[in-house]
Amino acid sequence: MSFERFTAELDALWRAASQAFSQVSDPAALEAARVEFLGARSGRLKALQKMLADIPPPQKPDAGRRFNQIKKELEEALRQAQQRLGSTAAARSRRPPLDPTLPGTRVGLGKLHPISHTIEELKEIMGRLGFTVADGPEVEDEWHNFEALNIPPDHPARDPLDNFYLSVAGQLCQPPLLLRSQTSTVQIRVMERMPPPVRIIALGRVYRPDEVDATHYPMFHQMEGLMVDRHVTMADLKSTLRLFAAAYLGQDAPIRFRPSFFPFTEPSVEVDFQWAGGWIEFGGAGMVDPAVLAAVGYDPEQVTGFAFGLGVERLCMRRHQIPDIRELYRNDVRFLRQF
Ligand code: FA5
Repeated sequence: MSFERFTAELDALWRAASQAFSQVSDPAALEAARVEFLGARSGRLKALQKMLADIPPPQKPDAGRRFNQIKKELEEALRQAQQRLGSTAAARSRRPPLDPTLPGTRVGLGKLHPISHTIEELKEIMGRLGFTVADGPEVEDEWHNFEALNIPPDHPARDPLDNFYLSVAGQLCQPPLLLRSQTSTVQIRVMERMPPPVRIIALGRVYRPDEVDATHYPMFHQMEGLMVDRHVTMADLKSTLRLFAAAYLGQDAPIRFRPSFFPFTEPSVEVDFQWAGGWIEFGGAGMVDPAVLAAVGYDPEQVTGFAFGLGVERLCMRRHQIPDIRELYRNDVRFLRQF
Protein backbone atom coordinates (compact mmCIF):
# COMPACT_ATOMS: atom_id res chain seq x y z
CA MET A 1 0.00 0.00 0.00
CA SER A 2 1.25 3.49 -0.84
CA PHE A 3 2.04 5.97 1.89
CA GLU A 4 -0.53 8.41 0.45
CA ARG A 5 -3.32 5.88 0.47
CA PHE A 6 -2.43 4.82 4.00
CA THR A 7 -2.57 8.38 5.34
CA ALA A 8 -5.82 9.07 3.44
CA GLU A 9 -7.42 6.04 4.99
CA LEU A 10 -6.07 7.00 8.39
CA ASP A 11 -7.60 10.49 8.05
CA ALA A 12 -10.93 9.06 6.91
CA LEU A 13 -10.98 6.70 9.86
CA TRP A 14 -10.13 9.58 12.22
CA ARG A 15 -13.05 11.67 10.88
CA ALA A 16 -15.54 8.80 11.09
CA ALA A 17 -14.46 7.73 14.56
CA SER A 18 -14.33 11.27 16.01
CA GLN A 19 -17.79 11.93 14.65
CA ALA A 20 -19.14 8.66 16.05
CA PHE A 21 -17.60 9.23 19.50
CA SER A 22 -18.91 12.79 19.73
CA GLN A 23 -22.40 11.99 18.51
CA VAL A 24 -23.40 8.83 20.35
CA SER A 25 -25.94 9.43 23.10
CA ASP A 26 -25.79 6.31 25.27
CA PRO A 27 -23.07 4.07 26.71
CA ALA A 28 -24.14 1.03 24.65
CA ALA A 29 -23.78 2.91 21.36
CA LEU A 30 -20.44 4.29 22.49
CA GLU A 31 -19.25 0.78 23.30
CA ALA A 32 -20.34 -0.37 19.82
CA ALA A 33 -18.39 2.55 18.26
CA ARG A 34 -15.37 1.70 20.40
CA VAL A 35 -15.41 -1.90 19.19
CA GLU A 36 -15.86 -0.81 15.54
CA PHE A 37 -12.99 1.65 15.52
CA LEU A 38 -10.63 0.74 18.34
CA GLY A 39 -11.50 -2.92 18.99
CA ALA A 40 -8.28 -4.75 19.84
CA ARG A 41 -8.97 -7.72 17.57
CA SER A 42 -11.02 -6.58 14.58
CA GLY A 43 -11.34 -2.82 14.96
CA ARG A 44 -10.78 -0.67 11.89
CA LEU A 45 -7.67 0.95 13.36
CA LYS A 46 -6.22 -2.48 14.00
CA ALA A 47 -6.81 -3.36 10.32
CA LEU A 48 -4.92 -0.24 9.25
CA GLN A 49 -2.09 -1.08 11.61
CA LYS A 50 -1.61 -4.37 9.79
CA MET A 51 -1.18 -2.43 6.54
CA LEU A 52 1.79 -0.57 7.97
CA ALA A 53 3.80 -3.64 7.04
CA ASP A 54 3.24 -2.93 3.30
CA ILE A 55 4.41 0.69 3.35
CA PRO A 56 7.67 1.18 1.48
CA PRO A 57 10.54 1.22 4.00
CA PRO A 58 11.66 4.87 3.53
CA GLN A 59 8.15 6.10 4.49
CA LYS A 60 7.47 3.56 7.19
CA PRO A 61 8.70 5.70 10.14
CA ASP A 62 6.52 8.59 9.03
CA ALA A 63 3.52 6.32 8.56
CA GLY A 64 4.11 4.83 12.01
CA ARG A 65 4.22 8.26 13.62
CA ARG A 66 0.98 9.31 11.88
CA PHE A 67 -0.64 6.08 12.98
CA ASN A 68 0.36 6.57 16.63
CA GLN A 69 -0.79 10.16 16.58
CA ILE A 70 -4.23 9.23 15.26
CA LYS A 71 -4.52 6.35 17.71
CA LYS A 72 -3.75 8.64 20.64
CA GLU A 73 -6.27 11.24 19.49
CA LEU A 74 -8.99 8.65 19.07
CA GLU A 75 -8.33 7.14 22.48
CA GLU A 76 -8.63 10.62 23.98
CA ALA A 77 -11.87 11.26 22.05
CA LEU A 78 -13.22 7.97 23.36
CA ARG A 79 -12.27 8.81 26.94
CA GLN A 80 -14.03 12.15 26.71
CA ALA A 81 -17.14 10.51 25.29
CA GLN A 82 -17.12 7.97 28.12
CA GLN A 83 -16.84 10.76 30.64
CA ARG A 84 -19.68 12.68 28.99
CA LEU A 85 -21.95 9.63 29.15
CA GLY A 86 -20.80 8.59 32.63
CA SER A 87 -20.53 5.05 31.37
CA THR A 88 -19.30 2.36 33.73
CA ALA A 89 -16.37 1.84 31.46
CA ALA A 90 -15.38 5.45 32.07
CA ALA A 91 -15.86 5.05 35.81
CA ARG A 92 -13.71 1.97 35.68
CA SER A 93 -11.01 3.79 33.76
CA ARG A 94 -11.02 6.62 36.32
CA ARG A 95 -10.52 4.21 39.20
CA PRO A 96 -6.88 3.91 40.28
CA PRO A 97 -5.37 0.65 39.08
CA LEU A 98 -5.47 -2.24 41.55
CA ASP A 99 -2.28 -2.52 43.58
CA PRO A 100 -2.16 -6.01 45.11
CA THR A 101 0.82 -5.06 47.27
CA LEU A 102 -1.17 -2.49 49.32
CA PRO A 103 -2.40 -3.65 52.79
CA GLY A 104 -6.05 -4.75 52.70
CA THR A 105 -9.01 -2.92 54.21
CA ARG A 106 -9.46 -4.12 57.78
CA VAL A 107 -12.82 -5.76 58.39
CA GLY A 108 -14.52 -4.29 61.49
CA LEU A 109 -14.89 -7.10 64.01
CA GLY A 110 -17.78 -7.11 66.47
CA LYS A 111 -17.16 -7.30 70.23
CA LEU A 112 -19.06 -8.51 73.23
CA HIS A 113 -21.06 -5.78 74.97
CA PRO A 114 -19.34 -4.87 78.28
CA ILE A 115 -22.27 -6.39 80.21
CA SER A 116 -22.04 -9.69 78.28
CA HIS A 117 -18.32 -9.65 78.89
CA THR A 118 -18.85 -9.00 82.61
CA ILE A 119 -21.35 -11.88 82.80
CA GLU A 120 -18.79 -14.25 81.27
CA GLU A 121 -16.18 -13.12 83.79
CA LEU A 122 -18.57 -13.49 86.74
CA LYS A 123 -19.49 -17.02 85.65
CA GLU A 124 -15.83 -17.87 85.41
CA ILE A 125 -15.01 -16.56 88.92
CA MET A 126 -18.04 -18.19 90.53
CA GLY A 127 -17.30 -21.40 88.63
CA ARG A 128 -13.92 -21.51 90.37
CA LEU A 129 -15.77 -21.22 93.71
CA GLY A 130 -17.86 -24.26 92.78
CA PHE A 131 -21.06 -22.57 91.60
CA THR A 132 -22.81 -23.88 88.47
CA VAL A 133 -25.04 -21.75 86.25
CA ALA A 134 -28.84 -22.01 86.45
CA ASP A 135 -31.45 -20.23 84.40
CA GLY A 136 -35.06 -19.07 84.65
CA PRO A 137 -37.63 -17.17 82.57
CA GLU A 138 -37.85 -13.38 82.41
CA VAL A 139 -41.67 -13.51 82.37
CA GLU A 140 -42.69 -14.83 85.77
CA ASP A 141 -45.76 -15.68 87.81
CA GLU A 142 -46.42 -14.20 91.24
CA TRP A 143 -45.52 -17.44 93.02
CA HIS A 144 -41.90 -17.38 91.87
CA ASN A 145 -41.41 -13.61 91.99
CA PHE A 146 -43.17 -13.04 95.34
CA GLU A 147 -45.08 -15.71 97.27
CA ALA A 148 -42.44 -18.43 97.46
CA LEU A 149 -39.97 -15.68 98.41
CA ASN A 150 -42.08 -14.85 101.45
CA ILE A 151 -43.52 -11.68 99.93
CA PRO A 152 -47.25 -11.75 100.81
CA PRO A 153 -50.02 -10.18 98.64
CA ASP A 154 -50.24 -6.99 100.69
CA HIS A 155 -46.46 -6.33 100.56
CA PRO A 156 -45.55 -2.97 98.99
CA ALA A 157 -42.98 -4.70 96.71
CA ARG A 158 -45.95 -6.18 94.79
CA ASP A 159 -47.49 -2.80 94.00
CA PRO A 160 -48.35 -2.66 90.27
CA LEU A 161 -46.64 0.74 90.14
CA ASP A 162 -43.36 -0.89 91.19
CA ASN A 163 -43.49 -3.76 88.69
CA PHE A 164 -44.05 -4.43 85.00
CA TYR A 165 -47.21 -6.55 85.02
CA LEU A 166 -48.23 -7.90 81.62
CA SER A 167 -51.58 -7.13 80.09
CA VAL A 168 -53.38 -8.21 76.93
CA ALA A 169 -55.72 -5.72 75.22
CA GLY A 170 -55.58 -3.45 78.27
CA GLN A 171 -56.50 -6.25 80.73
CA LEU A 172 -53.98 -7.63 83.25
CA CYS A 173 -53.16 -11.26 82.45
CA GLN A 174 -54.97 -13.79 84.63
CA PRO A 175 -53.29 -15.38 86.49
CA PRO A 176 -50.99 -12.33 86.72
CA LEU A 177 -47.64 -12.39 84.94
CA LEU A 178 -44.83 -9.88 85.24
CA LEU A 179 -41.31 -9.20 84.03
CA ARG A 180 -39.24 -10.55 86.91
CA SER A 181 -38.05 -7.81 89.25
CA GLN A 182 -35.20 -9.88 90.69
CA THR A 183 -33.26 -13.04 89.84
CA SER A 184 -34.25 -14.48 93.24
CA THR A 185 -37.02 -16.19 91.22
CA VAL A 186 -34.37 -18.64 90.00
CA GLN A 187 -33.60 -19.68 93.61
CA ILE A 188 -37.16 -21.01 93.83
CA ARG A 189 -37.13 -22.66 90.41
CA VAL A 190 -33.87 -24.47 91.18
CA MET A 191 -34.93 -25.65 94.64
CA GLU A 192 -38.28 -26.83 93.25
CA ARG A 193 -36.57 -29.11 90.78
CA MET A 194 -33.64 -30.48 92.78
CA PRO A 195 -32.97 -31.63 96.33
CA PRO A 196 -30.09 -30.11 98.39
CA PRO A 197 -27.16 -29.62 98.25
CA VAL A 198 -27.45 -26.66 95.88
CA ARG A 199 -24.71 -24.30 94.80
CA ILE A 200 -25.79 -22.17 91.84
CA ILE A 201 -25.61 -18.73 90.31
CA ALA A 202 -28.19 -17.25 87.93
CA LEU A 203 -27.37 -14.29 85.70
CA GLY A 204 -29.93 -12.39 83.71
CA ARG A 205 -32.11 -9.39 83.07
CA VAL A 206 -34.55 -7.96 85.59
CA TYR A 207 -37.03 -5.11 85.17
CA ARG A 208 -38.25 -2.34 87.48
CA PRO A 209 -39.98 0.95 86.70
CA ASP A 210 -37.21 2.84 88.52
CA GLU A 211 -36.43 6.40 87.59
CA VAL A 212 -33.29 6.54 85.48
CA ASP A 213 -30.19 8.14 86.99
CA ALA A 214 -26.45 7.45 87.08
CA THR A 215 -26.90 4.15 88.98
CA HIS A 216 -30.48 3.09 88.07
CA TYR A 217 -31.95 1.79 84.84
CA PRO A 218 -35.38 0.16 84.25
CA MET A 219 -33.74 -2.95 82.82
CA PHE A 220 -30.58 -4.22 84.43
CA HIS A 221 -28.84 -7.50 85.24
CA GLN A 222 -28.38 -9.36 88.47
CA MET A 223 -26.22 -12.24 89.54
CA GLU A 224 -28.09 -14.39 92.01
CA GLY A 225 -26.18 -16.86 94.16
CA LEU A 226 -27.64 -19.65 96.24
CA MET A 227 -25.96 -22.24 98.41
CA VAL A 228 -28.01 -24.71 100.47
CA ASP A 229 -26.48 -27.57 102.40
CA ARG A 230 -26.00 -28.82 105.90
CA HIS A 231 -24.31 -26.29 108.20
CA VAL A 232 -24.10 -23.36 105.78
CA THR A 233 -23.53 -20.21 107.84
CA MET A 234 -23.27 -16.45 107.51
CA ALA A 235 -19.48 -16.86 107.62
CA ASP A 236 -19.72 -18.87 104.36
CA LEU A 237 -21.76 -16.08 102.79
CA LYS A 238 -19.34 -13.35 103.83
CA SER A 239 -16.26 -15.24 102.79
CA THR A 240 -17.80 -16.17 99.42
CA LEU A 241 -18.64 -12.51 98.71
CA ARG A 242 -15.22 -11.36 99.87
CA LEU A 243 -13.48 -13.93 97.65
CA PHE A 244 -15.69 -12.91 94.74
CA ALA A 245 -15.03 -9.17 95.24
CA ALA A 246 -11.29 -9.71 95.51
CA ALA A 247 -11.30 -11.78 92.30
CA TYR A 248 -13.46 -9.39 90.28
CA LEU A 249 -12.66 -5.96 91.72
CA GLY A 250 -9.14 -6.61 93.00
CA GLN A 251 -7.58 -7.44 96.36
CA ASP A 252 -7.48 -3.77 97.28
CA ALA A 253 -11.23 -3.20 96.80
CA PRO A 254 -12.80 -3.07 100.25
CA ILE A 255 -16.42 -4.18 100.64
CA ARG A 256 -18.67 -3.80 103.66
CA PHE A 257 -21.84 -5.47 104.96
CA ARG A 258 -24.71 -3.44 106.42
CA PRO A 259 -27.66 -4.97 108.28
CA SER A 260 -30.75 -4.84 106.11
CA PHE A 261 -34.06 -6.55 105.45
CA PHE A 262 -35.33 -8.83 102.70
CA PRO A 263 -38.49 -10.94 103.19
CA PHE A 264 -36.69 -14.05 101.90
CA THR A 265 -33.51 -13.87 104.03
CA GLU A 266 -32.94 -13.66 107.77
CA PRO A 267 -30.60 -12.15 108.78
CA SER A 268 -30.12 -9.90 105.74
CA VAL A 269 -27.34 -7.57 104.68
CA GLU A 270 -26.64 -5.06 102.00
CA VAL A 271 -23.20 -5.20 100.39
CA ASP A 272 -21.32 -2.04 99.40
CA PHE A 273 -18.06 -1.32 97.65
CA GLN A 274 -16.02 1.83 97.86
CA TRP A 275 -16.00 4.15 94.91
CA ALA A 276 -15.14 7.79 94.30
CA GLY A 277 -14.66 8.50 98.00
CA GLY A 278 -17.99 6.98 99.05
CA TRP A 279 -19.78 3.64 99.36
CA ILE A 280 -22.14 2.27 96.71
CA GLU A 281 -24.50 -0.66 97.25
CA PHE A 282 -23.91 -3.46 94.79
CA GLY A 283 -26.12 -6.18 96.23
CA GLY A 284 -28.31 -7.70 98.87
CA ALA A 285 -27.71 -11.01 100.66
CA GLY A 286 -28.57 -13.08 103.67
CA MET A 287 -29.37 -16.49 105.12
CA VAL A 288 -32.28 -18.11 103.28
CA ASP A 289 -35.40 -17.68 105.42
CA PRO A 290 -36.67 -21.07 106.74
CA ALA A 291 -40.12 -20.18 105.30
CA VAL A 292 -38.58 -20.12 101.79
CA LEU A 293 -36.91 -23.49 102.31
CA ALA A 294 -40.24 -24.90 103.51
CA ALA A 295 -42.11 -23.37 100.50
CA VAL A 296 -40.01 -25.47 98.10
CA GLY A 297 -40.25 -28.64 100.20
CA TYR A 298 -36.82 -28.51 101.87
CA ASP A 299 -36.54 -29.33 105.59
CA PRO A 300 -35.23 -26.20 107.40
CA GLU A 301 -34.22 -28.42 110.32
CA GLN A 302 -31.83 -30.33 108.07
CA VAL A 303 -30.37 -27.68 105.76
CA THR A 304 -29.51 -23.98 105.83
CA GLY A 305 -28.47 -21.70 103.02
CA PHE A 306 -27.28 -18.32 101.95
CA ALA A 307 -28.32 -16.25 98.96
CA PHE A 308 -27.19 -13.04 97.34
CA GLY A 309 -28.28 -10.84 94.44
CA LEU A 310 -25.72 -8.45 92.95
CA GLY A 311 -26.17 -5.69 90.37
CA VAL A 312 -24.08 -6.64 87.32
CA GLU A 313 -24.07 -3.10 85.86
CA ARG A 314 -22.71 -1.62 89.09
CA LEU A 315 -19.95 -4.23 89.25
CA CYS A 316 -19.02 -3.54 85.62
CA MET A 317 -19.10 0.23 86.24
CA ARG A 318 -16.84 -0.05 89.28
CA ARG A 319 -14.42 -2.30 87.49
CA HIS A 320 -14.13 -0.13 84.36
CA GLN A 321 -14.60 3.27 86.03
CA ILE A 322 -17.84 3.99 84.13
CA PRO A 323 -19.48 6.87 86.01
CA ASP A 324 -23.00 6.58 84.53
CA ILE A 325 -25.07 3.43 83.90
CA ARG A 326 -26.71 5.11 80.88
CA GLU A 327 -23.43 4.89 78.97
CA LEU A 328 -23.90 1.13 78.86
CA TYR A 329 -27.19 1.41 76.96
CA ARG A 330 -26.66 4.47 74.75
CA ASN A 331 -25.33 2.18 72.02
CA ASP A 332 -22.54 4.58 71.14
CA VAL A 333 -19.95 2.41 69.42
CA ARG A 334 -17.17 4.87 70.30
CA PHE A 335 -17.86 4.07 73.97
CA LEU A 336 -18.50 0.34 73.45
CA ARG A 337 -15.32 -0.15 71.39
CA GLN A 338 -13.20 0.61 74.45
CA PHE A 339 -14.01 -2.67 76.19
C1 FA5 B 1 -32.69 -7.61 95.41
O1 FA5 B 1 -33.07 -7.50 94.23
C2 FA5 B 1 -32.65 -8.90 96.11
N1 FA5 B 1 -33.31 -9.89 95.31
C3 FA5 B 1 -31.21 -9.29 96.40
C4 FA5 B 1 -31.10 -10.48 97.30
C5 FA5 B 1 -30.93 -11.71 96.76
C6 FA5 B 1 -31.15 -10.29 98.69
C7 FA5 B 1 -30.80 -12.83 97.59
C8 FA5 B 1 -31.03 -11.38 99.52
C9 FA5 B 1 -30.84 -12.64 98.98
P1 FA5 B 1 -32.08 -5.08 95.61
O2 FA5 B 1 -33.41 -4.56 95.22
O3 FA5 B 1 -31.35 -4.32 96.65
O4 FA5 B 1 -32.14 -6.59 96.10
O5 FA5 B 1 -31.18 -5.14 94.29
C10 FA5 B 1 -29.92 -5.75 94.29
C11 FA5 B 1 -28.92 -4.95 93.49
O6 FA5 B 1 -29.43 -4.73 92.17
C12 FA5 B 1 -28.69 -3.54 94.01
O7 FA5 B 1 -27.76 -3.56 95.06
C13 FA5 B 1 -28.13 -2.87 92.81
O8 FA5 B 1 -26.76 -3.20 92.62
C14 FA5 B 1 -28.91 -3.51 91.70
N2 FA5 B 1 -30.04 -2.65 91.29
C15 FA5 B 1 -31.22 -2.50 91.90
N3 FA5 B 1 -32.01 -1.66 91.21
C16 FA5 B 1 -31.30 -1.26 90.12
C17 FA5 B 1 -31.56 -0.41 88.99
N4 FA5 B 1 -32.73 0.18 88.80
N5 FA5 B 1 -30.58 -0.24 88.07
C18 FA5 B 1 -29.40 -0.89 88.21
N6 FA5 B 1 -29.10 -1.72 89.22
C19 FA5 B 1 -30.03 -1.89 90.17
